[in-house]
Amino acid sequence: MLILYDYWRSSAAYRVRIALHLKGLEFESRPVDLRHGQQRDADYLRLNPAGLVPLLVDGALRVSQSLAICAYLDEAWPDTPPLLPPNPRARATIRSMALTLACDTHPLQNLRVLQQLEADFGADDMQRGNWVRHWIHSGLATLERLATDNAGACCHGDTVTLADLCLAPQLYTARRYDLPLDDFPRLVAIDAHLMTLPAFIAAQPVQPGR
Ligand SMILES: N[C@@H](CCC(=O)N[C@@H](CS)C(=O)NCC(=O)O)C(=O)O
Repeated sequence: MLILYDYWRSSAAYRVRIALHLKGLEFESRPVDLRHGQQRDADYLRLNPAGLVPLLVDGALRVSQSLAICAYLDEAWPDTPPLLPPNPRARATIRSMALTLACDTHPLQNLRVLQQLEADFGADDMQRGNWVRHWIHSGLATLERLATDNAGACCHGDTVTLADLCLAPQLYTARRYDLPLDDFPRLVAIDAHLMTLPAFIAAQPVQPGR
C-alpha cells in the first residue's frame, strides 16, 4: 500500500492527493502536523531530510517533491490516466504552467519562508499576508496569460493534466489569504470545472475532526 505523508492544508500534498485519486490508486494518508512542527521531528527527518510534505513511500522507496511523485505515479502505473499527454509540445507547455506555480509561486508562500520573514524582519500578520498575496497574484497572472492561449475546460485543452493539479491547490491557498480573483477569470472558470470532478472533490483539504 502506498503511504502519503500529508497535511490537510498543504497545497503541495493536495497536488499528490488529486493525482492518486485520478489514477485510482489506494493510499494511506499519514498526517504530519506542520503547525506543530512535526515536519522537523527527528523521525520524520529520517524519512524526508527536507522536512517538508508531501512524501510518498512505496515499499523501500521514498519520494519527496510533489512533481517528482506525480512523475513516478505516471511512470510506475502507465495504465492509469496520464498527467501529461504524449505530444512533446503539449508536455512542454503543461510543464511550463505547472512549474510557474510549483517553482515560482508556491515556495514564496511556504510556512518556513513566512516564519523566516517574521524572525529576521519582524514581519507581522498583515505584512506576511501582503507578501503571500503579492507572489500568488504574480504567479496566477502568468498562468492566466498562458491559459488564454491553451485552455479549454482545463488548463491545457479539456483533459486534466499536471497543470490542473497545481492550479486547484494554488487557488485554494489564494482564497485562504483572501486574494481577489477578478484578474483571473479563465483560471477561476477552470477551477470551477475541476471542482466538479470526483478526484478533485475527494482530494479537497478537510481539517481533521471536521
Ligand atoms: N517543492 C516541494 C514543496 C514542499 C513544501 O514546501 N511543502 C510545504 C507544505 S505545502 C511544507 O511542508 N512546509 C513546511 C514548512 O515550511 O516548514 C513539493 O512540491 O513537494
